[in-house]
Amino acid sequence: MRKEIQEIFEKIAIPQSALGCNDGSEWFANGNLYNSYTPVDNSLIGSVKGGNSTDYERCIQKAQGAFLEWRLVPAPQRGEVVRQYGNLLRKHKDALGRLVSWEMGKSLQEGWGEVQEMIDICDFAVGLSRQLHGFTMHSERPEHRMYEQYHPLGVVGIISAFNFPVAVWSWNAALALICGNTLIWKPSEKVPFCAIACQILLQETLQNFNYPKAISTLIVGDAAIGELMSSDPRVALVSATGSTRMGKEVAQKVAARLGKSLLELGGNNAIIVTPNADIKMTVIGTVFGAVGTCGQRCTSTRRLIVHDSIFDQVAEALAKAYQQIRIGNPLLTENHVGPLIDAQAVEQYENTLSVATQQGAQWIVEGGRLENAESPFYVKPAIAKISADAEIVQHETFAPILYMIPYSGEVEHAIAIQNNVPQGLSSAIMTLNMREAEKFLSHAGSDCGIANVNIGTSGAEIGGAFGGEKETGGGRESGSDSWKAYMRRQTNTLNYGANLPLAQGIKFDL
Ligand code: UN1
Repeated sequence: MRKEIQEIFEKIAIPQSALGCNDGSEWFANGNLYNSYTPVDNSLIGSVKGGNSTDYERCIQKAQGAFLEWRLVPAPQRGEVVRQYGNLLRKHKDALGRLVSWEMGKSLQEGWGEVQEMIDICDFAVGLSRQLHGFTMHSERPEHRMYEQYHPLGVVGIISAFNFPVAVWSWNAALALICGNTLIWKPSEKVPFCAIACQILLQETLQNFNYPKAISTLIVGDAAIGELMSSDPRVALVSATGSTRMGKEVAQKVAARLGKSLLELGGNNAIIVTPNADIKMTVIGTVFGAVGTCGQRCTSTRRLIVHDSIFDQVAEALAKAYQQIRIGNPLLTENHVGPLIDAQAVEQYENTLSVATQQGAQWIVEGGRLENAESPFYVKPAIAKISADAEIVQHETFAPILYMIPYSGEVEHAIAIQNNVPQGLSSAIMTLNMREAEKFLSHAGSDCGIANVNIGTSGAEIGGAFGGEKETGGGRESGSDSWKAYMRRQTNTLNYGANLPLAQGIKFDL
């Protein structure tokens, strides 16, 4: 292991040969062994033993037990735990960011960004811990009071993806915890050390408190663990981030027991570029959206829908910008783009390049593997001109491939193209014309959960609700009132009079 990575492991006290289950106090594991290789240079980071069904049982029972105590802790005091966790993350931002970059392969800037996102959601959750409010409404009956309150759900199951190995868990964890829930986390088995690091830091935080340690439990494992969680009525909410294929499996299992799920699945995000766009801003927004995280964000820009009158101009500007992109070791801050996560991702990337070609793609910027790279997982970001009717544009490929689709006429045509895919996560329009912008944002505009003007599709702030419609799954995580998904609502009607009148004026005299 490289010296700088060794130092991170020492700083956070991560064992190189680790057990992947934790109940807040102890580490254990009796399941499969996962070797974590960094896509940066394909070297072995270490091995993690995952959990089996017995380990799952231990985690869930501990989390259930902890819930009985944790729900009694006043919410602002629960917020204090999250506040101190956020402070510890500040202390370890550099190390954790480097670990994310090393194990997942995203640029160090983005690795640090992920940890910043964790810190931000902790701050947000701390404030929220004093604002878990419900409405009061007027009763139709005299001397009655009617109001609603929010109570914790129980155990919240979190299934997270490889591409945001720490931030997306923290969105769920910080909110679920201040809401009074306890956690069981199944991270992607592709990035187990990032999860172990987060759990270690949370354990360290809990040393300062006398609360049950099992408010957060961890189980490294594959789809079998996700299945146990989805089918288990003891898991009140399953919050899953990942592919639409995975989300459909989770949703069906959870629905079969009438449980709650919160899904944040695939995107197929587009930027519309009208003749009124600022081309310079368009280029910056598009390049970061399309090549950031090597195209492996659920919010990555996959489609650029450009008016035919400016198509060549935009294509030329983008091709020029793509020449400036430095691909290479993501830990070197001069590089913009790191590797894809693994061989399977490279195969999917290459497969999509050839299918797109078969379907008429004209390559503006050619793709392919990067030669003489540190590992076989570095690829070149590509841009293709392709028709809106090509079948391939309906699919999300987790790789830096940008489809440029021409449109003609009014902005409505571009909006129709943008909406004509099964996914509905993020979208954007580049225009300085307020009519076009407002049309895009209107009820007849973008059908996505996120719709931006003069900003790209990725890089949302934590303060807004995050998620999307259609095959993206409909869930909302992170900011705004997303916390409500982590609580159950109770309506209370209270009679302080001496009579018992019935609602709807019903007479029932004895
Ligand atoms: C994801 O890819 O699952 O908006 C999350 C963004 C990030 C989160 C992405 N803040 O791009």
